Amino acid sequence: RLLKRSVFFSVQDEAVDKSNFKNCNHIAFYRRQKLLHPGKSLYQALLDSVTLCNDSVKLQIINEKNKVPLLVEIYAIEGNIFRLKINEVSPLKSRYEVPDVLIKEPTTQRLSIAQKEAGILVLTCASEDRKLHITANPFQIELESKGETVLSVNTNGLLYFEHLQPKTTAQKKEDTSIGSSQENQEDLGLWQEEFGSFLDIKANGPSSIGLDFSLHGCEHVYGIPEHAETLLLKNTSDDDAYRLFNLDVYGHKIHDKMGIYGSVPFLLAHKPNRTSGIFWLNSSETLVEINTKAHVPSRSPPDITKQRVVPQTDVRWMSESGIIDVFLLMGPNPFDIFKQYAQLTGTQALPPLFSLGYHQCRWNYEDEQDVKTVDAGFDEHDIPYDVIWLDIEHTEGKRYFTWDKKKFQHPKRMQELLTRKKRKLVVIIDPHIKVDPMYTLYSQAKKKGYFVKNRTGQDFEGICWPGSSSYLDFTNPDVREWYADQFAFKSYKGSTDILFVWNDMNEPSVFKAAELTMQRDAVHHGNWEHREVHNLYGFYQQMATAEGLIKRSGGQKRPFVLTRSFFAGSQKYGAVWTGDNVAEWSYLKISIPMLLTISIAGISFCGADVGGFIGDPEPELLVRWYQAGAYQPFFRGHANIESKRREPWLFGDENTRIIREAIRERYTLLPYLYSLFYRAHTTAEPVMRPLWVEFPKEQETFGVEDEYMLGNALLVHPVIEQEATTVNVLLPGSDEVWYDFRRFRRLDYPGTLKIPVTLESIPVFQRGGGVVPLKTTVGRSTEWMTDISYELRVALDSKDFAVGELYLDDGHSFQYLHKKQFLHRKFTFHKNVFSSSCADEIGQYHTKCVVERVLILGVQKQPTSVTVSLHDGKDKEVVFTYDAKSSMLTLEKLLLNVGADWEIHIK
Ligand code: NBV
Repeated sequence: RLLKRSVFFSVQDEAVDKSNFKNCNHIAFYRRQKLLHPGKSLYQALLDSVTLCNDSVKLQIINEKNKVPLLVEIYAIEGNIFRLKINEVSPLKSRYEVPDVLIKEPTTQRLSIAQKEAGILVLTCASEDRKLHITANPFQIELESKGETVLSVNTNGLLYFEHLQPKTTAQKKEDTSIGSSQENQEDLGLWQEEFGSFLDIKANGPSSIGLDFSLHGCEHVYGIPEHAETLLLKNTSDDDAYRLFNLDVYGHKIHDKMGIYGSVPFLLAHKPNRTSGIFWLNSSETLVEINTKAHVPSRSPPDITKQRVVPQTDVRWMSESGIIDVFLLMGPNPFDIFKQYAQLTGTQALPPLFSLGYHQCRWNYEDEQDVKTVDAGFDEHDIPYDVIWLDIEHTEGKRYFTWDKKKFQHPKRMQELLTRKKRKLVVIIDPHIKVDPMYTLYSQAKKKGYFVKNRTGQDFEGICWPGSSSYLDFTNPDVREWYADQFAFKSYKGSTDILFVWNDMNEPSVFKAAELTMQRDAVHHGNWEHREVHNLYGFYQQMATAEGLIKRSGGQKRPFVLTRSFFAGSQKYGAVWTGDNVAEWSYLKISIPMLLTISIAGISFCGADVGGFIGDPEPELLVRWYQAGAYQPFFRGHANIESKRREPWLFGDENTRIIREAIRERYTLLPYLYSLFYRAHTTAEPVMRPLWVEFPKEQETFGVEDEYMLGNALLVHPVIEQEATTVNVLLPGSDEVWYDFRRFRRLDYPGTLKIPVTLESIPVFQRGGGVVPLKTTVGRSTEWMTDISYELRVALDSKDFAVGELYLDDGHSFQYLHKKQFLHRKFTFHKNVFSSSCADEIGQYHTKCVVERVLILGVQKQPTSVTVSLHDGKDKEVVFTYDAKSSMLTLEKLLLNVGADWEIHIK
């Protein structure tokens, strides 16, 4: 029934066999680029060729050895961004430029020439105080903002560009920088490349590109997911480069720079007074080298004793093909960077509320009875959950969009049961399609020519779960449209409007193939080789799936699509997870930096399999993982087919109770979380964020990855050590006040505190100055909770001030967008008055829901009276209690409409 995994993976049970995957030295374009050493660049700018256009400045540069000219285009983009494009002046054929990732053609600003003499060209941008210094020989660019050199380009002379050549000429040609003997040419993989027994034929020959950047004053760089690595990017001088190449790596190793399921070629650099970013828009295999060093700036005084040594991080990007198209984001602060990046690639889609609840998954829930029993189990154990998931075994022989006739005879009936419970179903839909003429999806796609082709023009066939399979070519807009239509209720038999989708194996994963993925010489729509689009494949499948779900609802409902593979911009289509992790403590630990890295690369809706996919977690690990997951954006328990059952109630009463508490805590937190997602959606603020983002001047936060901020008000430090009795928590900021989120006590001194923990503790701290909206209790799923009242948790800062917000809408439609049906409220505590006001007049949404309770932390003395004044001018006494020990004031039985304006006066 199940294709045996060992047939495809030469793995021991739980660890990846790295010999299935390349390291850098296996990669021919890397070996070729590494023949170019740091030094004086071979490129010179031809300043006579400079032309000033409306939207850009264009000039040519020339390689002094091969004399091939390249066209450089420089754009100043609104919002403190520069774009640099480098392509051949007249390539033999067009080179791939990534489509569909930028949400629109960026709005440019005029550049003017401020100076052009003695081999120097200075460009200024009219509306902002920023400049570009271009040096002709060697060709270099320096970017300056407000008098400060932020970043420079090609300082190490590593600009590299393999121009396309006809095979015969190239082979004959003796290029001195690249070896010339036949043997050497093969080593360099110019026209073909081997990996194990697999051969990649390069129809267009070598087409690699590369460039280096220096980030001045920076020793902290982040981003470029996805790797099972630390938050802070490491120096790569003694190690492999960070690889961006989407791969299915079952049980991927920890602390490794190999490419796993997703790639976002976006790097952030931070120093106390500035954050900047490099977005390298290229979807072919990409390698990134990082080298942080002490540097003496060129404008330092010659006297050695007076010279300043500052850190500098050099970043070298290398891609297999395409063009150089890079966006340089100038910040200056972390939130500016998030906005700038979102301006290019879009913000996080606003998730339907149910998808922020808890998800119960396993490979597999066997049949309808199993689904029913598990669903009932949650009610029996009084544990809220929103979604049950079905993995590949629910289909008829891994034919997606179908149901196993025996095990899922009545899929609609099963969904009706879930609908009555106000719960949802997610099913898996992979991109490979079983080669079976009797399978309509296959025969239709075959007839329409919708599959990726192999290099000889036949439909590409590879092995995957169903056996021999072809792969839909999602890069083709017609295929995406057709695929989206497959989700229509009339086409997808047995589906209802509570069914949502999970896209797996979309790196794409191909068994018995080089690195378990599609061969690079396969051919896509427009005659582009797979190598050009590889990292975009999953992005496009999720895009088409999300469009399908929107379409089937007549444009009314928000989709939910989880994808394993992703690229820059995937945030627009749904959620991602970190793939096949292992039920070990180290994987729980690494999930935090992995999710933080994905979050700052624009994808807020992310999570890791709770419990660890592979293996069997011991109860303590499972409990700790639930507690960590409850405070992460996407919260799903999942397990491998070979793992023991692990529904939350299978580990004894005590563990069940603690897991229940963690999940309930998640549900009470939903108003805050949903409001954070609204901010991610509208203003590109990551939901889960590294401490340095909130405390950009506090150096001690720059490397912290065992704790993080959830929004700007909560600091979370999950327990990730076995048998922990204490955790060391860094509460940053010398002016900050922090409170224990569940015990309310004020933690007097910021700094590193040793906090005692038991198995029940989830160390969460509320930052003084914030207001966190919560629900006062939980329901069986999010939909049961609509009318449950709110509690507002107000934490005063050192100036007795606090502010926060709440976003609210119907939780599932696009009415918030089209009809402005939403509430956006602002809560302020100032001068002993706590008030609720409208944060956005445009939004209107009727709700009966009330604020029942307000907890104010950090109130210095017992009030004599508390009154509330309502809109109609009437005042009412409020019942309150004051706890002097914890300085907490509790206001209860308030019944204030959450959408109304009111003020609470404390005297
Ligand atoms: O579809 C089965 C699994 C799935 O449960 C898991 O979450 C994915 O990451 N899938 C991978 C394929 C099989 C992996 C061995």
